[in-house]
Amino acid sequence: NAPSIAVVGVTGAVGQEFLSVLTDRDFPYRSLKLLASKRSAGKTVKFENRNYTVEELNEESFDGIDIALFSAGGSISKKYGPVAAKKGTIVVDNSSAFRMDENVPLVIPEVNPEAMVNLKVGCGKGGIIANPNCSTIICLMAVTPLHRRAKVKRMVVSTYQAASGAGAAAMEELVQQTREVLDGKEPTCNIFNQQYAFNLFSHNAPIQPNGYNEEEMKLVKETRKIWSDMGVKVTATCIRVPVMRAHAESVNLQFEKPLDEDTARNILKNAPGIVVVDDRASNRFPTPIEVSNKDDVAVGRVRRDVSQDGDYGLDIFVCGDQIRKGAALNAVQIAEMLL
Ligand code: A2P
Ligand code: 11C
Repeated sequence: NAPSIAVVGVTGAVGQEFLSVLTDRDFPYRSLKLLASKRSAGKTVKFENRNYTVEELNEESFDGIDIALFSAGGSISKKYGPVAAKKGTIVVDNSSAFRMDENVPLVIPEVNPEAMVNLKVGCGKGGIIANPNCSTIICLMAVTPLHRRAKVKRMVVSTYQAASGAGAAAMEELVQQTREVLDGKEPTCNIFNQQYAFNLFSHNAPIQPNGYNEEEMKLVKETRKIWSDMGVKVTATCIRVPVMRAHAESVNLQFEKPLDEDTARNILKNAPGIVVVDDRASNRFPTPIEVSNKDDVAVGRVRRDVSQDGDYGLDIFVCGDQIRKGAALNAVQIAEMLL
């Protein structure tokens, strides 16, 4: 019996992608409810040859819903996630609201599917499963296969993050600012408080007392939870770059066991959801443009870290579509595991 599904935040960048991914993966459903704010209520959305009317999210929205895919921001998740779960709905939440809750699984299906035990559609109870932050998903998709072989001791991540991570309005702002700058006008700064086009800046997430921003600390804390390894050392610097929808990350790794670069490349070639783009002869490596709208995470620049002894250190460069594997695809894969 196919599940009844609700999409919360359907008018947003990730919400729209939920619909594309459901179609692309031929996800079975017996009914679909599209939810957003009051602003969007009444709008028509065409999906799989049917017209749906967007409804305003409220406490009754989840009656009879088996699976709800949430991407309407943390405060909406905090308010309505538990309401839905109480009604027997299994919530797959793309926000950061519940990721660190010890009763909520934080799942990348290729990495830690075992964290999902107990939750299934039809099991008679609702619940919440969290989708990790996009930078964490994209990083761990590439690093976990290496970690399984040689155990990561320390990981240093530097990100180059796209506009999409800040939502549809940020993507529009990048386009608008680019036009304005080319026309010699002052760029309009509504979403970010500084010029974005032809610039880059430290990630807009709030800075914490330790000097890291929240996005950086998500990489630290979520990696530990997903790997169930409280001892792994992670540090990160997160930067927003004027790219539309795919994040890039430079990752430096230190291992407990030796792992040479050829073995690492072979492990990555055989890893699910990964494509290796590592053509030194023609200087072709992963780019955000080439992974945009794609499911796979691309990895390249696989090389021994010359600053470390022997084969205990590697550098890699990773790119992944932020809206797809970084958000909607990962959530729909989680939903598939619930069936
Ligand atoms: P709306 O378009 O009606 O404002 P993005 O992450 O791309 O910015 O998208 C945010 C999503 O969250 C949109 O679908 C937006 O709907 C939705 N949203 C924002 N506030 C609410 C709310 N109060 N109730 C339900 N959905 C909301
Ligand atoms: C970004 N990762 O690229 C952020 C946005 O915890 O889900 C998503 C924040 C989150 O800006």
